[in-house]
Amino acid sequence: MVEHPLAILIELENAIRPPYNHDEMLGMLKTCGYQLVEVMVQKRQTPSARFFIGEGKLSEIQEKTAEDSGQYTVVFNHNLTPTQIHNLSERMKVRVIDRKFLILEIFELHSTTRESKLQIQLARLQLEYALRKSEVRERVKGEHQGRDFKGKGEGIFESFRRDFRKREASIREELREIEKQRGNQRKLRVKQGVVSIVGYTNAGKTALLNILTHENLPSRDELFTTLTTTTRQYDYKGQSFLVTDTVGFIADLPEDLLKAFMTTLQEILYSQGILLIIDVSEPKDQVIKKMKVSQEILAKIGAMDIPLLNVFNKMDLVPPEKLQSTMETLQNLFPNSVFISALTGENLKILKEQVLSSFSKPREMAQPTEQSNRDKVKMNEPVDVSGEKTFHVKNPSKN
Ligand SMILES: Nc1nc2c(ncn2[C@@H]2O[C@H](COP(=O)(O)OP(=O)(O)OP(=O)(O)O)[C@@H](O)[C@H]2O)c(=O)[nH]1
Ligand SMILES: [Mg+2]
Repeated sequence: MVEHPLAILIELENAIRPPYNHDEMLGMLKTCGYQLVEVMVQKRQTPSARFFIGEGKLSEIQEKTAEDSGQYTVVFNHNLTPTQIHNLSERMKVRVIDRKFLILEIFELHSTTRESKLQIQLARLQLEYALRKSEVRERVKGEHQGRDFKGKGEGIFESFRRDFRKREASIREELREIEKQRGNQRKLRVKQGVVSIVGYTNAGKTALLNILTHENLPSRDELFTTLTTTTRQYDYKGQSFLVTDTVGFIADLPEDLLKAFMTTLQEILYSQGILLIIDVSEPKDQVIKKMKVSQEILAKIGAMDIPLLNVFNKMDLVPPEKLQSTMETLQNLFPNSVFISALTGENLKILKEQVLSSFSKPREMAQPTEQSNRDKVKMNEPVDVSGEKTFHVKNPSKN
């Protein structure tokens, strides 16, 4: 990745879906160490099926990168199809990545545990597989124009496919082992009562865990600093909880990447309470969008029945004259909310009282079935987006 430090960012205006978040993309490029040299905006109602962008923009990029194409990475603030990525890099002779590959780079950069490294390897393997498949298809199509190329294409692809399946199976096997060990630790934790800190990436989840449990885990102004769950003991007024920090959420996360982290995220299902952290210092539309993304991901995991408290963090960054009205608006939209600063400790006592009154009562949970959660999230199967739980939670306490 760092072999290609110069980035040209491409954004499509009027893109139908998903709408890009420019600032978030700048944050991602910075996190990955890219030096942004140019932002090119393509005005187009719908993306081109072959190249995503039009001929004019293609030539413009080619002109820019012609002198030293090896130095550049062209980054799309969208998710492209494997064929589009292949066509673009063939045509422009530069490295081309889209939003999901950039997120993957951040994951690779920040992963520290064996489990997160394996999960990321699995996601990369799948994305590279799709890319390679379309590359072979396009190449064979070019060589055999107008003729039936199916048989030949499959021949070229077969050994790659075999290799892919072998590597996939071996990663999955190792992940299953890790998960077995985690299952044993989890049984002990569930008895004590777990409160999970969840929410959009960079919202301040780790900062909250740190201040609650006097920890010093990495908390930085970067996306996806945390890629693994960490649990620490937290005591308040004679009551002990275990507080778990989790992997952050992001908008428009492709299913491949979501699936890679599904088992880690599904740890949330074992909690008796959820603290949903939202950065309140951002513009209101962003606050609401990130809240919606977080709720959608919690629904995908199947965690909507777990008692939840909305924690609007970074209140110290809201200008004092706006604070009251911001709080009132958000309280009306999202009842059951607390406003805090994990940095200054403001309102922390209110949060602690709320945790005590809302989450003290243990939820009665059934144990997951023998089949592990990861087994249910097969790589080529769609993730269940119906919000159904992967295991049954009996009589969740609703207080
Ligand atoms: N001003 C201010 N900054 C905060 C507050 N809480 C967290 N931050 C800062 O926000 C940034 C992100 O905090 P993290 O704790 O890493 O956020 P996170 O949700 O764990 O992020 P990921 O692990 O990357 O998903 C860091 O620079 C923190 O110092 C707060 O209440 N006020
Ligand atoms: Mg974190």
